[in-house]
Amino acid sequence: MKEVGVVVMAYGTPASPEDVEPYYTHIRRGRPPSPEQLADLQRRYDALGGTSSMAERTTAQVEAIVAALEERAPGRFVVTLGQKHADPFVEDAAETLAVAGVTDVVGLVLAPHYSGFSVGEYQRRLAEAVTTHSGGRTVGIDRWSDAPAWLDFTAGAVRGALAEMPAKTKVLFTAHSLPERVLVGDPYPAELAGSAREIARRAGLATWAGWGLAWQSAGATPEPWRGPDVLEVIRDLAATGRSEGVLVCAQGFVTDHLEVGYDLDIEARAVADGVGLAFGRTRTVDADPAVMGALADRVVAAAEALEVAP
Ligand code: FEC
Repeated sequence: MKEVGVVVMAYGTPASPEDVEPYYTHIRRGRPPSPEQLADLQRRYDALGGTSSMAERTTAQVEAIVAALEERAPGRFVVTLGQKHADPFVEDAAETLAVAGVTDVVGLVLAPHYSGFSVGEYQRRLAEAVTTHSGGRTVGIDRWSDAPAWLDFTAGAVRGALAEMPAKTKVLFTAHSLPERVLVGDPYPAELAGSAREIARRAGLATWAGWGLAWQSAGATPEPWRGPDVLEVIRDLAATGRSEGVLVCAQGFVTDHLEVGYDLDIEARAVADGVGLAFGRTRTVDADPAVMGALADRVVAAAEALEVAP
């Protein structure tokens, strides 16, 4: 049977403190940050010890997907990592597969929900690079926030964390904010609301009053970004006087990187402390074998679709 390439795609992180500037420049599509912007980002990485742990965590996720695919179809898949903003880039992964003679490619993004601006960009870059390097075919897995294994994992994480929190704790499901401009006609907000509702149901959070939605990590640009921001929601929650704690479930993220380790564990916790609310944060999925297995199942199904395609 013909080998199928799999490009597992992740955001990428600077490998060392010296790499923060080129990384930030890449995120800004080639425009270098101002000295103030760079210093602010360096300060956030410094708070985590210089770099985030995302690189090792992404590697562990890729290894778990490789193992799950080997179990399901030994020798069939050639898996490689391709990142949005750090080496190896999505384009490098496409080239690696082309050099290995693999022309059918499945793209899997390590982000559960689809937005044209985030997952769509990974998939577009991959399809273009595969065309350039081998002229082969690409099929993208655009979303997996409906995977029962992920919904169950996240519901279990919510239940486990709630057991350590005061009785009157509100659960806030968060994801990365995006500019309003790119959300026109985009499914991202509705997918996030849908998975939050389903996780809440599986976790047994009875009423809307027990949970809500918020956005995080919006960019500091003049254009409007989708809100309400999680920091604002925490302050408002305290102002109601009806809550003793807040538990943040960062459902849009799959690992403990800067946006979780800094924006939630340091920044949001400080705001909660300041307004007298207990703060908790659910664990992220990382390389959980059941969830990585579910992703492998999606890859196998996508490869079958490639096979039957003309
Ligand atoms: O731990 C790490 O080193 C990497 C953390 C990291 C992840 C991540 C995920 C997402 N982002 C998304 C959207 C945007 C948009 C902009 C933007 C900017 C940054 C900056 C840093 C950064 N992001 Fe990120 N993001 C991570 C890190 N992100 C650093 C630049 C400085 C700052 O604003 O903090 C604005 C620029 C642009 O227009 O592109 C928009 C989305 C995700 C979740 C999906 C995914 O993981 O791909 C959406 C992890």
